[in-house]
Amino acid sequence: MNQSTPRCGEKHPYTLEDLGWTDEHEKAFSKYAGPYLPGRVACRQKTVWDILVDGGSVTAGISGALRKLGRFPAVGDFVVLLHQPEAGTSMIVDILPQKTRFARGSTGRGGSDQVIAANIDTVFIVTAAGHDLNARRIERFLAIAHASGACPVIVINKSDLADDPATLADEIASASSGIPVIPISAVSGEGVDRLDPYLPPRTTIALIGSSGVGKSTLINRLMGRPVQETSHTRDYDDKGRHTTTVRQLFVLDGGALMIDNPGLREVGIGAASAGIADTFPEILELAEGCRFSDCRHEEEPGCAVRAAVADGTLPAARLGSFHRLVQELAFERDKAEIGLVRLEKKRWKAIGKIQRDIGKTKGR
Ligand SMILES: Nc1nc2c(ncn2[C@@H]2O[C@H](COP(=O)(O)OP(=O)(O)OP(=O)(O)O)[C@@H](O)[C@H]2O)c(=O)[nH]1
Ligand SMILES: [Mg+2]
Repeated sequence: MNQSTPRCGEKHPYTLEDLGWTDEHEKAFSKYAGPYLPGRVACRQKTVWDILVDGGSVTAGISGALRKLGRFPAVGDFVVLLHQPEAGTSMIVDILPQKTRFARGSTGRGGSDQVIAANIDTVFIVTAAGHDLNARRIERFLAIAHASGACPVIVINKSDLADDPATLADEIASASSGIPVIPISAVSGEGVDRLDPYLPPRTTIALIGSSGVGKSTLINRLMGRPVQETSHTRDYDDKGRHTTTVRQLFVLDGGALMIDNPGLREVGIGAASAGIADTFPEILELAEGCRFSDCRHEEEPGCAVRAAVADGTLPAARLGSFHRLVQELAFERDKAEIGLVRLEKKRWKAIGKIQRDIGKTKGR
């Protein structure tokens, strides 16, 4: 656990409520009686989790039952701990229902979604002036942010490097569609106070974005001290340097809870079907005017969306992004289904083998 987060066994001044605990959590926890403790996951290190509990913190593993079910707590999850003070150990035995679940579709083989953080109120999509400032990249982040149920805010960092900071937001205006866009400089502090309305006590904010955009530098600025390691800009290439390697929750002085994340290399769209509609609201609105209700806005006659591109009301790049994300989603769904078919085939093969073995036994 980082030096600024209370270490295992260390005391801290935060109550469960300060950590975001609500009546719903209380209700969900009420079925537990006995040596059980509620807590919130602050950090995961491979097979152990650092948990903030009322006034202190513990390090715990998870029960065999959770492991068998493949239920691994994410940073931000509220969990139930079986506390065994006599043995000096704690074990996570349950994960309380998640208010929001921030996941990215796996871009690799397998296609399963990866939970980045849980119970997030607001997502700061952090980008930086320069090559990272890209409307298409922001659309992808927005789709997964919308799908999570959390409210997205776009933060353009390193405004000090821009020739004209006043026009930074315009560069991504086509992608932001009504989402707040806040240019800041985490290094100079310029504009950082404009984030205050999104940082009320007990709300949870997750920082996401590519490596090197300055997420950890922003955490350090908001904490008022260097709690996270950052790397010198010249160490970064286009793929970033990936200085932060574990997700971690911090309690800001003002009482907001902020999760720093490692830079995201690729953002799969697998988890974002629900988020695509919110990312392209103007396309969904235009689609109301299409002749066919299942219009794909490709070659169908009477397509109001393509008409808007033709008359210049809708940027062609915007429709291009929409098509790309929808196609990617369809591909990931197919992949998931093909995976199921393979699984089925494997099962039938196994059943066949068992039946053959049974046949052999009968013949003896
Ligand atoms: N000029 C300028 N540089 C900044 C600003 N914010 C961060 N940097 C620099 O950008 C580099 C990367 O910053 P980090 O905070 O480590 O970036 P990160 O997003 O946490 O990166 P990962 O942990 O790899 O995901 C460092 O050299 C910072 O000093 C800023 O507002 N202006
Ligand atoms: Mg970092």
